[in-house]
Amino acid sequence: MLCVLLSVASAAEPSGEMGRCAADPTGADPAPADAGCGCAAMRRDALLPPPSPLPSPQQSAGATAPPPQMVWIPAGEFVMGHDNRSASPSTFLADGEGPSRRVRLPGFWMSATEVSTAQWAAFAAATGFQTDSERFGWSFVFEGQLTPEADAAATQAVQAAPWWVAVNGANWRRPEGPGSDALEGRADHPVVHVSWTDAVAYCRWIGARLPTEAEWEFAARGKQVGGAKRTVFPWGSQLVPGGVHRANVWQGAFPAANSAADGYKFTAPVHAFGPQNEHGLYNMIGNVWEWVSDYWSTRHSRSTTHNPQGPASGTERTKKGGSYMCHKSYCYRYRTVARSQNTEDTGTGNLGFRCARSHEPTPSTESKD
Ligand SMILES: [Ca+2]
Repeated sequence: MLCVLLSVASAAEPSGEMGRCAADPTGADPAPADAGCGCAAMRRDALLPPPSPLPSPQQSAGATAPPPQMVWIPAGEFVMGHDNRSASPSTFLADGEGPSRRVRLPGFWMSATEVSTAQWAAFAAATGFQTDSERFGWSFVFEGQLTPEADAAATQAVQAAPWWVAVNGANWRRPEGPGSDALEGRADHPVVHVSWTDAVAYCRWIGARLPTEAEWEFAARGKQVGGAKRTVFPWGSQLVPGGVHRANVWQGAFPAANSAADGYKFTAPVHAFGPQNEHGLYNMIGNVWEWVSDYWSTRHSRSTTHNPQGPASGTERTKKGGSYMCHKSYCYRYRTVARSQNTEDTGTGNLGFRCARSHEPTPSTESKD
């Protein structure tokens, strides 16, 4: 029997809680009160022994080639965040989308795609790295994706968002729990059930790092960021321009009806939909949320900053881009300026990442990954 998870947790049992995630009153579909959205702050309450040391970066010959599957984002200045609270009334204040502030960034490399399950599998095989979800023994799975085995064994759901189920055995390899296998038929989909700490370990292994929130938002904007020209999405201000889907989000009344009009009910391949902007970046918006390096804060200075790294400390980490579970009616967060957060050890079926890397490579300072 599935029971609703309250705030009580123990070290041995799957646990979690879901933060507020209000509906957008401008959305077309009604949303349950305090619906959550597949994007708010769930967390584990158990304690784990310290993880093993992070794997060392790969060492290989070659000095001048750019990192594979990364694109160069030239240095620039842009306006981060926004001031138009009427554009996102339910999230503007709650998520700290504003105020707008000018940010200058040096150039950097950005992964063209989210990290795929195949890429993660290579990392895990080479290093033996254990994700937090593997060490905890469970992770959060959307109820609509449970395997029969996982559904039968499920014991706890999240009170504020009962479509999130804590599933024993769910991890990057078995994203829907026992009986699922991400390497069968969808190895090119984004790896999920990876925590912030896991993502940092992978990026370090390829000689990279997580992008900062500023880098992520700057890259998502595309090349139209120099002036006042700003669009809601990386490709423009229409979600489905000319009837062509550009991102993997939810169509229908969440959580019961998902028409998958964009072609994907859940995750999509990391290269699906084609590049979302002129940089050649795929699925910045939609598909899975993406960890960035910054600690979470909803308070920002209007001052111009150079290469901001986020708060010096905090209890949660920031994520960007929204996921296949997002719909305007309850989670209008698939916008370049939108943001959300989770604790560092959280894993879910709609949360992944991509990596970034500083500096244009030169023969003397860069190595080929
Ligand atoms: Ca979809």
